Amino acid sequence: MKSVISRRNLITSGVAVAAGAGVAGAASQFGLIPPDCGGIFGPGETLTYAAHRLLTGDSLAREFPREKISPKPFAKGAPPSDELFRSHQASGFSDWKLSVDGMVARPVSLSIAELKKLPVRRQITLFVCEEGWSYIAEWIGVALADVLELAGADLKAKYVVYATPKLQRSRYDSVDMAEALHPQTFVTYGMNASELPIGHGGPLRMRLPRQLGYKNLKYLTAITVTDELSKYGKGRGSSSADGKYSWYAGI
Ligand SMILES: Nc1nc2c(c(=O)[nH]1)N[C@H]1C(S)=C(S)[C@@H](COP(=O)(O)O)O[C@H]1N2
Ligand SMILES: [Mo]
Repeated sequence: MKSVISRRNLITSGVAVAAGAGVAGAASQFGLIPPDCGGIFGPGETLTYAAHRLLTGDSLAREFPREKISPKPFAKGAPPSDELFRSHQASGFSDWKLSVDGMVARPVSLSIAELKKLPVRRQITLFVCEEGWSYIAEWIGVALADVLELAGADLKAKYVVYATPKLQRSRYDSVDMAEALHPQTFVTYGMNASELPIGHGGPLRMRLPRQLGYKNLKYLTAITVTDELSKYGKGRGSSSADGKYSWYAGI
C-alpha cells in the first residue's frame, strides 16, 4: 500500500502545477485537451479533464468486499431489438466477435471463448449513472490492456475508440491511452458470478469504474486504436459527447 503521504504529495504537486502554470497552460503542456474542447462548454471540459488527470493520475477506483454487492442492480434500457442481435442471442453469442484494429501490429477478431482464454480479472466496484443512481457489482472479464497487447497496439497512440457499429442504434465512445491501460479498465463478459446479463450489456461490455455509466458501453463489438477522433460521429470522441454529455466523465 502506498502511504497517504505520497498521495498527498501527488495532490500537492498537482495543485502546484495547476496553480503555477494555470490549468489551461498545464493542459496544453501535458496534452490534456479533450476532443470536445470546442464550443461554449469547451474550456470547462478542458479544465475538468486536465485538473482531474493532474490531481488523480492513475488512482484506483475503490473496490468493495463481496457482501457489499447490490442484490438488485438496475439494468437501464431495453436490449437491442435488431434482428442481428436476436440471432446472436438465439445462438448463445457463439458468433459474437470483438474486432481490434487501427494502430495495431496484428488486427484481431476475438470470440467470447477466445477472450475467456486471456487472464481473468475481477473487480467489485460502484457503477454510477449520471442520472443519480448507482449499484455495486462484481465485473468479470479481461483487462483492456491485455486485449491491446494481444493485438500489438501502439501504446503511443492517443485514444482507444470502442463501439457497437453493427447494431441499429450504434454507439461509440473513447478514452485516452492512460485510461485504456488502467488496470481496472475491463472488457467484461461476466457479472456477479454469472454470464453478463443482456440487460447489463451482455455478451460483452466495456467497464471503466473511474468514469460515469454512459462511458461503460454495452454490446461491445469493435475497438480501434487511433490518434484521430475527428472521423467518428461529430468528432467529439463519443456518441454521448456528440449529444449533451462530456467526453471525459471521470468520477
Ligand atoms: N450500447 C449501449 N451502452 C450503454 C447505454 C446504451 O443505451 N447503449 N447506456 C449507458 C448508460 S447512460 C448507463 S447509465 C449504463 C447503464 O448500465 P446498466 O444498465 O448495466 O446499469 O449503460 C451505458 N451503456
Ligand atoms: Mo447513464
